[in-house]
Amino acid sequence: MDNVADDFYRELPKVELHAHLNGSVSFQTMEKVMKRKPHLNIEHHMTAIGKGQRRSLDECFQVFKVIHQLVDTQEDILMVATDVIKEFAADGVKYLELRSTPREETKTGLNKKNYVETVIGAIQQCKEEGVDIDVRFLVAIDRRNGSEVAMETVKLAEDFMLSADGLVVGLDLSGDPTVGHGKDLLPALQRAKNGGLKLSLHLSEVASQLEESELLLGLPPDRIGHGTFLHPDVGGSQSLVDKVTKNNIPIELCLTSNIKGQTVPCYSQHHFKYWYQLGHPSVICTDDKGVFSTDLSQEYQLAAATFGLDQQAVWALSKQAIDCIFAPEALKQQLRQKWTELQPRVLK
Ligand code: 6MZ
Repeated sequence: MDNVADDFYRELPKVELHAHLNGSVSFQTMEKVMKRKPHLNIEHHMTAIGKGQRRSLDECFQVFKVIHQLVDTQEDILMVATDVIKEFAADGVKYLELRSTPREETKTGLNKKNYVETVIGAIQQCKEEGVDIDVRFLVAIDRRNGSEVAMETVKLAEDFMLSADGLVVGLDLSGDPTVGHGKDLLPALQRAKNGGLKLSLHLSEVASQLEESELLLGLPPDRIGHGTFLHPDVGGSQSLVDKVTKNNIPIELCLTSNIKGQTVPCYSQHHFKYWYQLGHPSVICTDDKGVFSTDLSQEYQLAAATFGLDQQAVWALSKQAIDCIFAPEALKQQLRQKWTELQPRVLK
């Protein structure tokens, strides 16, 4: 991580709704995984993008391939998942929705089912250890893998939604946005929605995806990841914006990720401004805190510094994120209570 946020932002209770497990692995955890596999000759500059550095989005996806080479056993998944959860908790995150794409590695015995079981095991282990954070899991579909795999993933998610004590709450659609087309994945996403899984879909992360975004917004999803090119000032359309606002679909906004991945030219031009000024539910998230060398406190501080938010506004922003979580109303109430209790200490 490049910087440390000021006390206010670290003490601020926070909700993280957009965190890809393998993109969230810290330098320290990466060090441990690398030691387990010295023969791979993977170094830190291959798994994270440091301060002031930028890569094309395509290069970011190469980074994930390297991380997947390193994190390829159940032991690895358990270690990275528990470390990631504890790091979010240490950063003041009180509720986390972690997402990850189930993977198969024949040579290590990893399969999609035991992958999900292992992540769930990590969540349960952290709970048993008394880590101060509530965690839920979103099963991810990598769009590059096509419609059949998407449907299998939905079935897997459905099974776990019923069997994992309410820990699996939804489905994520992610992966390289330039590969594949959302229309092929519609039947799987529709099935997931009908079956009660909440949907968080990466939409318009790159330009010129109006048709796909229109189609996917028709579902409609329960949250949107990025939505960078939805609004008309950047080549999107008013009709897309109207669909998002009419259905009040919260947007997960990841500032540093979009700058380092070069889909947004600079912080001041980040689309957070557009949606926040509309009064639309906008949730600050990290995306991949390991790959982009950041944490959620820093992302809040960056948003505040860039867009001139005072502490009251930052508090309201973090509290509003509770409305957007996929866990049931009872947990939302508990979190609101927690915010109320912490307010006098944090918001001085
Ligand atoms: C789209 C992304 C992403 O699933 O192995 N992922 N998908 N856009 C992004 N913006 C930078 N960042 C991460 O975590 C890594 C996977 O998450 C998705 C990609 O599918 C990546 O392979 P898991 O835990």
